[in-house]
Amino acid sequence: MLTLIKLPTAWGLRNASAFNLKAEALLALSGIAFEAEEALPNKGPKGKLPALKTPEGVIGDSALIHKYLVEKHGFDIDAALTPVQRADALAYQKMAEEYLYFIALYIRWVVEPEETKVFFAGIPGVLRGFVFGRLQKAVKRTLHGQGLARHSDEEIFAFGKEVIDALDARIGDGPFFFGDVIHSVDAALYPQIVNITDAPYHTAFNEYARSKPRLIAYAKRCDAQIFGGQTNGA
Ligand SMILES: N[C@@H](CCC(=O)N[C@@H](CS)C(=O)NCC(=O)O)C(=O)O
Repeated sequence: MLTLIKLPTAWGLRNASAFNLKAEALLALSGIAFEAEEALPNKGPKGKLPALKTPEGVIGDSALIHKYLVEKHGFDIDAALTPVQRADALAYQKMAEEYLYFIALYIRWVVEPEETKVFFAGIPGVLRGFVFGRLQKAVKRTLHGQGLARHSDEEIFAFGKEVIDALDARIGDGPFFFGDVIHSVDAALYPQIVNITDAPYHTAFNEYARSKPRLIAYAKRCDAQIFGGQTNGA
């Protein structure tokens, strides 16, 4: 049996972490039976989650989990895509995962860190502040190294709005990224969208994303198609 190791959720969301939701969505789409276990990122083999326990070992990283499902279990909902469609999907996916994600991360840890503390509720009182502070410092260092945190909030939100506009324009009324049929790119994109629209952050950027009815409808459609309307399921 496969076991998905994922972050504890919060705020009544199915999964409060974009990459964890992506892995859960890919597993659900694959139809392969799996169990879920909640943990903090240090339990992942690379210090991040999601991770997947398999008979061959523990795999860290949602992209490698996807690759494992394709190679070991024959899961390939993208089989019919052309090379140009694959290139298109990869570009949008990476824009969301390697750019938009960091804007959401900046908001979580730098702009509105109080909301983020909910993830540490399981840690005893004395330790909680210490662990949170240490992680916040590490995230700030990462965001400075990556370059994003060198900009003002207004500049960062403007970068984010460009991505939201691009996703809104590209997906339109969908229903999915490539029309009528769901693909892995949808399982990767919609978690990055709900990460911004459904988590309780209040910046002008989050509000801007929430003002996009087509994107909101797309995310809801993906979730319903993948999880069949189950609420907060594992
Ligand atoms: N590229 C990784 C990203 C995973 C990731 O960033 N996970 C976050 C939670 S959404 C995490 O574990 N962060 C903890 C840390 O960076 O220390 C993937 O696709 O799985």
